[in-house]
Amino acid sequence: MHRDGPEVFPERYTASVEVGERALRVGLGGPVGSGKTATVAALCRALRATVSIGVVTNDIYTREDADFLLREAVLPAERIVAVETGACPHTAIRDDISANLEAVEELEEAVGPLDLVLVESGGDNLTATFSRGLVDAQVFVIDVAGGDDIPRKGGPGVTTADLLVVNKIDLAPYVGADLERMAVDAAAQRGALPVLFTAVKQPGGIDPVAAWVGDRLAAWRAVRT
Ligand SMILES: Nc1nc2c(ncn2[C@@H]2O[C@H](COP(=O)(O)OP(=O)(O)O)[C@@H](O)[C@H]2O)c(=O)[nH]1
Ligand SMILES: [Mg+2]
Repeated sequence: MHRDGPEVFPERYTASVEVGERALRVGLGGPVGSGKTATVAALCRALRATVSIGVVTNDIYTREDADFLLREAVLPAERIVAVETGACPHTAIRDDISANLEAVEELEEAVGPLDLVLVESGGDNLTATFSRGLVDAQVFVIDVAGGDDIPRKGGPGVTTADLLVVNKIDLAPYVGADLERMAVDAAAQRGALPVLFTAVKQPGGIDPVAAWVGDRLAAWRAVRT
């Protein structure tokens, strides 16, 4: 395999498969209720006709996110796997990633080959980020109703995620969120890293996020050749 691909995919540990020879893994993190599951559902609907997708969800004690995705029938049931993380959801995506790695690899073995695996974090706070050993790219989802000062306050998700999604802009007028200020604050924290303002539950709301994932997939496939 090529080892001189784009810098965006640094060397990393994976249990059994080489980078580029497996599905692109994209992590979705962010506070509870920001719209991570809604984003996963909308991405599946937008991309499933052209991209072979699997989903791994992380909940603390339940499998609620997976059950929601199953009820919504965004993918065939065998493509959706739930990891119950126990006490600390951020630990399962950042420190002891073995349960998630296993879930991703078993999913790929069971239904693969896949193009894309979406891993949703059981979000608990603003600091939860994914290990680079688990995902190749991470999306951090916040929403305008969670407070328009979140981009200014920063934190590793806001500052370092490969993509920051500011969701629920349809609610901005109701909660008095200042989107312009959020954009300025996010740019100050993130420099050149992209930020998308959207409402993933609105018609077409997922499109910019789906386009970003599509670009990452194209880059991933280029490494794979
Ligand atoms: N108004 C509005 N509600 C949304 C949007 N996206 C998600 N929601 C709602 O926000 C709540 C939490 O969404 P969910 O995806 O479960 O959040 P998660 O905890 O981050 O996975 C649900 O009631 C969603 O229907 C959006 O773009 N606009
Ligand atoms: Mg969720």
